[in-house]
Amino acid sequence: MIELMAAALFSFQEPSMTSQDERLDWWRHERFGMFIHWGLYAVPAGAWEDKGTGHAEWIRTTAQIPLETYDEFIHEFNPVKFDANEWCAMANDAGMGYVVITSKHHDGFCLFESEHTDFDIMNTPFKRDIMKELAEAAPNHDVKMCWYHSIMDWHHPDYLPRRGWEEDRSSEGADMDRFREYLHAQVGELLTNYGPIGIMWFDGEWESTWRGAYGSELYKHCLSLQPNVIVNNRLGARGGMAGLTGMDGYAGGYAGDYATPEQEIPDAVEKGLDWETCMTMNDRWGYNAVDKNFKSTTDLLQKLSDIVSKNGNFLLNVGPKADGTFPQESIQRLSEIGDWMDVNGDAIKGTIGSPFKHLPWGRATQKFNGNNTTLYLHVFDWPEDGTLEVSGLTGKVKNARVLGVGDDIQIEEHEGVMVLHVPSEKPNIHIGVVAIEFDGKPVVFEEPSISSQTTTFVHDAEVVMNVGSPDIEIRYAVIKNHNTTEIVVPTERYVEPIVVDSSCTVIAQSFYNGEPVSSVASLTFDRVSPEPATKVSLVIEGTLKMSVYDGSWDEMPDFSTLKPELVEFVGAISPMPEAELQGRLFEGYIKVSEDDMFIFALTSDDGSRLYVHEQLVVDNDGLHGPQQINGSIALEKGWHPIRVEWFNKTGGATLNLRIGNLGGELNEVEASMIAR
Ligand code: FHN
Repeated sequence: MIELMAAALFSFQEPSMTSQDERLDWWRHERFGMFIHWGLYAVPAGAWEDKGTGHAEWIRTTAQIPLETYDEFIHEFNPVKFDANEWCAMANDAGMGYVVITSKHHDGFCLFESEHTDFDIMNTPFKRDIMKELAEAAPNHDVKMCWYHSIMDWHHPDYLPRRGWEEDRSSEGADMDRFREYLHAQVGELLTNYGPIGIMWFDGEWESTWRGAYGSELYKHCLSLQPNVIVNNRLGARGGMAGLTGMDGYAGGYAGDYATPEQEIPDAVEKGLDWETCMTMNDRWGYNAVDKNFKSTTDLLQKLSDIVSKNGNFLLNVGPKADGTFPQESIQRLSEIGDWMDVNGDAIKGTIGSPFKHLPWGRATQKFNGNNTTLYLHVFDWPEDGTLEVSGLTGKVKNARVLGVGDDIQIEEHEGVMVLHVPSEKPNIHIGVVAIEFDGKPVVFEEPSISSQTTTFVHDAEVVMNVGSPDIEIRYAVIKNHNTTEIVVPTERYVEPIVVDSSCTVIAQSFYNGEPVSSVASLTFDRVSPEPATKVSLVIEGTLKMSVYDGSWDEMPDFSTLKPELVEFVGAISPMPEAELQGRLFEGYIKVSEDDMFIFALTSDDGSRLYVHEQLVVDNDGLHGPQQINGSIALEKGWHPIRVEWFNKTGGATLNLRIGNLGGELNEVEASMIAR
């Protein structure tokens, strides 16, 4: 019966999704949201018996509290001071456009009324559906209601694995298929009973019993219930705390609508990637009575500015107390952030990232309105002499002003430097914002980027040059003699990607109104001879030798020192699902059909390495979620010796190798291409 039910539950229609851009539009505009971690763990507030006071939402695990003891908190959770309108008002007043609250964290306790469990808010003295009250209040305060929902569940009898320290809690009869039905059913309640929901923010996806394929199922389930809902990337492996799973997914898996770096802000993010950093105000997500290490309001605002200048969103956390109130330190910071946003919110809401690669004194964002552009300069270090210099900026300035301060400011330009004469007094203690209105777009003088799939090739390589401002002209030159000492001036106008077919150095420079306005970028290319094919006779095509090793590693072991548990011949480079505490070594040959530079894409969870002719072509070692790393090598038509090493500690097991010609598609390594 269960199988039939499971099949029925998971055999949904492909959802009629609105496009991802349509679904993400409001979220990209808002840029700033409130995260709320709240549940039974607020009762102990981080302290437990002789286990110290440093715990928080993980306390059942970090303090090793037995299930039946932890369940007793349900009789103490009575947040009589909870006021949904007050919470939503604080979020809105702080300039936050959405609220993501833990409907269920890893402890399994549900803050909402669920017909699928008694471990919910209705069985506490409070007996009110928190999600219902928040969902009703949110629209009245212009915030989107969003649910955080943990896959990992330390309470449900069917969830596996048990906690390592729970020796006396049997996993007898536990059934993850049945748990996934429970998970789908509760997500159904959350997306059916509470009106339009902005985001399903999943978490707890990293354990061994969860698969990317389950994430795909749940993603489609969410969209089949609410076609406009956004789903983060934590239904599949997020690529660790960096959270920057490539949005094209990974071999055999799921990626979601946006990436979720946690407690960190990426240095740089690939163009077009949607992402959101989630961060605590102090050191913990859930309430901890003694954690007073709160970040300053200035620090939090400068993090917001940094994130938005990189086209990201900021999800800032509050851990409410068991009585239903926010910690005073959080209330104070939200209020101060709101005061700043009241004056400077235009520099955050509805903006896109900076046109500059770097600004020494702060950040920048920009907003397009028709043919005009507003450039917002977020000045962390305000010039005491009232002279703010912006190197490499020009354009048709209509006006400029300091947000929150009266009159327009004067601007001069000297040799590519825009000098803004601002009041010597910083307009607020956090970040002073200067808004410059341009007719058209600002023109930023920056060195062009020169890029190519690889800088070595057998036949030729395509070279792409790019610069942020459309008003900048790129001029380039191709220097064939690497060692020339003559001064070469880039004179060729860049219109579209160029092709180089001999060893050379490409140089490029930005020009504006016919004048050079940047330093000269350069990239050197080498035409190489392909690795000679190996003369092999009597190869057995279609299979590789696979050796399987048992062991627990944090990085790739030296398989030559180990004895395999199993040796067999296989037609594909892949692990068995659920292969944990295991290493695999694939040895044999790969055949390529022509001389060329070949790109290899190696995806694995956990670590992997690819050797061709004993050269390390891809190093994807380490403990991580499914992660793809590419490498390249020039190969002659014919057979070449390859070796693929892989290990998985615990959690999802992924291994996938794809190959493609330089500039071509990446395709699975087919059996017809391998031999031993
Ligand atoms: O384990 C959780 C943690 O408690 C918290 O919820 C964070 C917030 O994103 N997510 C997980 C850790 O990555």
